[in-house]
Amino acid sequence: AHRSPAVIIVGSGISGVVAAHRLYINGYRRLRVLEATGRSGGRIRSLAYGKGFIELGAQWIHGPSPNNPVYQLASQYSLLDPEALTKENQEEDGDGHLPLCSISHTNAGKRISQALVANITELYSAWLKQSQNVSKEECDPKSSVGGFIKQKIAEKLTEWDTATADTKLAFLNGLLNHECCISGTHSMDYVALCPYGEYTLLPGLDCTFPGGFESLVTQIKSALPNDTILFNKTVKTIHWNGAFQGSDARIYPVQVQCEDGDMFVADHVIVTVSLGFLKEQASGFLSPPLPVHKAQAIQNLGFGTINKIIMEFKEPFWDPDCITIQLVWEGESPLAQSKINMKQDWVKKIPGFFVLERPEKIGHLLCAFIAGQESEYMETLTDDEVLSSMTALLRQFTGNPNLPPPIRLIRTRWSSEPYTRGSYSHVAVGSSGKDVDNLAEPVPNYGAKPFQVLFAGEATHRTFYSTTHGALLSGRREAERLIARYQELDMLHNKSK
Ligand code: 6YU
Repeated sequence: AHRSPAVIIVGSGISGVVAAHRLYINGYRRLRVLEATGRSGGRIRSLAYGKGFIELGAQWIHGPSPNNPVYQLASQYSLLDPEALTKENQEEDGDGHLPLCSISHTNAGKRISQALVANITELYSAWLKQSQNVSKEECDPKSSVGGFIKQKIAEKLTEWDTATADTKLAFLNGLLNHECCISGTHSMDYVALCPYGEYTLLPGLDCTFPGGFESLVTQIKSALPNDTILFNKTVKTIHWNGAFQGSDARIYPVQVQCEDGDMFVADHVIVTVSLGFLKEQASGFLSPPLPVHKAQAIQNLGFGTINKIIMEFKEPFWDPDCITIQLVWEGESPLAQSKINMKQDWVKKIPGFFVLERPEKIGHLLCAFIAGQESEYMETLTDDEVLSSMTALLRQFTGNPNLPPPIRLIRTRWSSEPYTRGSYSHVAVGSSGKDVDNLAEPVPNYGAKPFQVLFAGEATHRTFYSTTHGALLSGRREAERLIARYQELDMLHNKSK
């Protein structure tokens, strides 16, 4: 009897699908996944494009090496290119940043010398490493990664000659804008310095899925019976610590109420919705509301926006050997507080472009990332407005006023997605890794009916937050928590017989 608890999983992103899979293969059969949208995958979202795919959400396996569960599964399911499976690739230490074999253009249409690029990139990487290694004892909890790096820049500035100082500052400004995209934040001044080193980088050269990142979710899901996931089923309120009668006349502690009026009773609910959604719902999503330390974790942790602007060009105008094109705005500096005119200046937040792989399948595509408030502003513009801004930007940077505009543009709007409300989490100034653990803690955590509501999702993983592998591990963790609990109950039950 202990083996048949009713478990509801809210959300069919990778953490939810993995939790369902883990429970299912352990014999749990009373499973339901309730998903608000019409698809699985959540922030993993691949779009068929030409003869291949483009990624609107997660793009790379960060650190594809044996200890990365996304990599493990993807190789097991044969979803990766053979190069991604080589030993050299798995051992490469990319420090979490893609190799910047890059060309850097300024807004005056000039190229920046490779020597300057190499020199500043090296300095910046060293500072970033230092920011990950500050000693916790000496660290002021109010300090930020942005503040730390800016202090290093200010110290170094005194050594630079006036002829190159401005270009170096402008280049560093672009690197910090790029860092905002990696951390999913408006500014690195929002990212807490003391816990920054807790985020763990895995070795391996970041790689992509030739059949789309979503192929991984499809594979995991395929082991589940077809009716396990209910789509277009938005959960409105989770009532817990109650006594709700099921159609089998049993009394359950939890009842899940959907927007469309449907009700489901359960012994346990695993909540995998994004931190952005939880922040927006504040207290309404759970009844009774969450204990203070959990509500505070939701409030304190950071959840920002990054978006992609993907453009197809008839002909590539870039060097085919380069993976990235960096944009450098002369006159911008991380040390200056410039007041921005959003309409005119939002594009200045774009640090550059990635040249998308497999052009023989998808055509000649560039992908820009943009973080923060400028990214959210971009979401309010029409496709035509974004296209004309991007065309003007590229003409300015290449110095070619006749550069043909992209033939197609696709951009994401992660902040406007009602069931995501941003991109991914970071440990913000004013919060710490303890908040991540608090968010992950089930309620109640003790007593006769523990673990009524459990929490998974990328933001609940202390060392791999913001990633697909963090999300995957969090789903497994919560499934395992229930499996261990029922094994214990079975043992007690058998002993007493
Ligand atoms: C990665 C990468 N990547 C780019 C962009 C984004 C993200 N990530 P989900 O939201 O997926 O699922 C929840 C479901 O719940 C969802 O389906 C909802 O519809 C549903 N739901 C919500 N409310 C509901 C309700 N009320 N009722 C019912 N259902 C409801 N990760 O590994 N590689 O390249 C990128 C990138 C644009 C938006 C990414 C990347 C993040 C992952 O996509 C994300 O973590 C997981 O997919 C989340 O899965 P989940 O199940 O938790 O939630 C040093 C240092 C520091 C920091 N970070 C460095 C790492 C950088 C991360 N890199 C990102 C880069 C890109 C390009």
